[in-house]
Amino acid sequence: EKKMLLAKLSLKHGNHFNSKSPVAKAISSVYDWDTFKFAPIRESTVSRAMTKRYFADLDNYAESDVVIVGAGSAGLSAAYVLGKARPDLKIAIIEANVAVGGGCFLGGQLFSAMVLRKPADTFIRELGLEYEDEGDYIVVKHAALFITTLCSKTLALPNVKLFNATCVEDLITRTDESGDSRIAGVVTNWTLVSMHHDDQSCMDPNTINSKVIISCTGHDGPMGAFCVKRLAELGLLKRNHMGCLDMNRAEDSIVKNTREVFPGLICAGMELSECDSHNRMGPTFGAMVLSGVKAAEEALNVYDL
Ligand code: AHZ
Repeated sequence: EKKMLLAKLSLKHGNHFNSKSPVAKAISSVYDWDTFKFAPIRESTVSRAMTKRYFADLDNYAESDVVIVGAGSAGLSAAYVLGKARPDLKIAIIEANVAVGGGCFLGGQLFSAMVLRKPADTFIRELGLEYEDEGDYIVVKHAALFITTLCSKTLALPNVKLFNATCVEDLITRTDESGDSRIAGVVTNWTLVSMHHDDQSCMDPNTINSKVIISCTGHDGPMGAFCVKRLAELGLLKRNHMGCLDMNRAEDSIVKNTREVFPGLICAGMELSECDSHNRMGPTFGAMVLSGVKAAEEALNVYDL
């Protein structure tokens, strides 16, 4: 079949077509660069192709089953596991940055490789990534390979939507008859709007309701630990501060303590250190991945109640 296609193209395009091109072979596709032309398009068609989908998604995900705040290694791991395990759930990921990954595009101090302590190797095999086995730990050759693979596998799931360049600015709360409150969703704004609240007149936010929130906004920093800090500000949660670096203590305690920290709000990854004072672990990512996995399980416990 391929031979016939090549012959046909040769006839159509004369001698310009090079069927022996290693590039054409590599992508199982052939182009004749002399007669090459894209299919026609009108500019408004491109705009409509994007906007109609974006607004349909905003409409659809305004009522989500689970919202995940932060698309770093913990948030994306939670989204992947949850989205794969429960195709019936609508999962919205809200990421303040344009790009996903948080602190995970490089291994540490701008070095590229990513270190994960065992038993997080199981998750890396699940993603189908190659790694070097160093005994107690494994190494993926580039952290960007890990996070982009995780992201693409997560976003390929039909029940997961990423709203990037979108900031969670507040939480939605509900109070039941006994006066107890729980988290019932998030308040969002485009990040560029959030950054201009001081110099532009009021630009009200948008909302997403959901039964469970998984907050993975990382440790305190310019944007980190958002949900923990917001609840602490209101006296609904005690805020502690991240402890100093201790890889051995940090990774176990983050995973073990990944839990519902306030009704309806599960906290995972390094945001948890601002809640419980866990040590930081530096550039070893096994706990982020497995905290995400545990957060997915905790979310289902809350959701299925
Ligand atoms: O942009 C943030 C990042 O991508 C996003 N984020 C923060 N505030 C947000 C908000 N709304 C929406 N209000 C928000 N998104 O959350 C993401 C957090 O990713 P991260 O990589 O910083 O956190 P993580 O817990 O997934 O991974 C932590 C990685 C670290 S830090 C560390 C150390 O300091 O020792 N060690 C490791 C492994």
